[in-house]
Amino acid sequence: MSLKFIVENGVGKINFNRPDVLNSFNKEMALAFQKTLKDCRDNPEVRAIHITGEGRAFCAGQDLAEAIATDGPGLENIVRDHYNPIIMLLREIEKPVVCAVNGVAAGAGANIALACDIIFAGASSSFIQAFSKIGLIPDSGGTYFLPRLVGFQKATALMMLGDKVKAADALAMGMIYKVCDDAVLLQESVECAEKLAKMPTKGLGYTKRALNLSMNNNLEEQLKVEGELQTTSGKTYDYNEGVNAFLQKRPPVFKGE
Ligand code: T3D
Repeated sequence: MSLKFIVENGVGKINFNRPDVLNSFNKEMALAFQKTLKDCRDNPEVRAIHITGEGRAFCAGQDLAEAIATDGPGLENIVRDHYNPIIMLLREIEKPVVCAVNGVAAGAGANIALACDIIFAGASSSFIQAFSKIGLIPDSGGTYFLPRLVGFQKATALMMLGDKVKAADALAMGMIYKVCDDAVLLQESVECAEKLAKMPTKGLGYTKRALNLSMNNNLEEQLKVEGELQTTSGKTYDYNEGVNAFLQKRPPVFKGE
């Protein structure tokens, strides 16, 4: 099985599971990941998603043996049919996606991490835009997310040079949310996902939608989006619960509705 998946405490927990090849993606793993993300999207019991890798790596990107195999899926199909749907799902699922980078994240593996909502990284982990070293261009949304996260100049250099960026440097340049000791990475990132799973899921989903739209909107368009989504949020069960709990001085019990 190229992926491990369980639902626990409201969190869909996905582990890449090809540790012998540093969890690099072959067709089977890419399609299994897409299916599991869709299951998470459609299952109301899943109110947050947590993604990490088995073994010593998060993900080393495309399985290069498959990429050059004469009977393999072929480069243009790999990008179109494997990675592009994964990145769209990660951004379009209106539930928080937490990622725990537990070792190297290279190529598409790095950019899948960057498409997640909240990125934790182990202190010994690293991020590599490995594409330039083999004559490819960054895919899986890398040219979209990285310049927006760290700035155009830094993104250009990282993508052209293929530097190995240590977790602490990734944090300093705004690429990720938090660095944890390796020993507590899983515990801290899962705790974060489980906390998010108890929060107002619809409100978090609309927040994600607004952030997605902010990538391309001007201020006027974005203010309109905020107004519309705030009105929609105000009609949710969880908004009513949140306000009543505050006024009654009790902890809220959100249902994700
Ligand atoms: O069709 C297309 O290709 C389009 C799609 C492109 C998307 C992409 O992601 S392109 C970028 C692909 N990824 C890479 O170029 C990274 C390749 N890997 C590495 O550079 C290094 O493995 C790392 C820097 C990630 C880690 O280095 P290190 O020294 O810690 O580990 P290692 O010894 O290189 O790797 C351990 C094993 O995993 C090794 O196998 P072995 O010798 O024990 O049998 C190695 O071959 C295997 N492995 C690592 N990455 C890949 C891989 N096998 C297949 N594909 C990989 N990407």
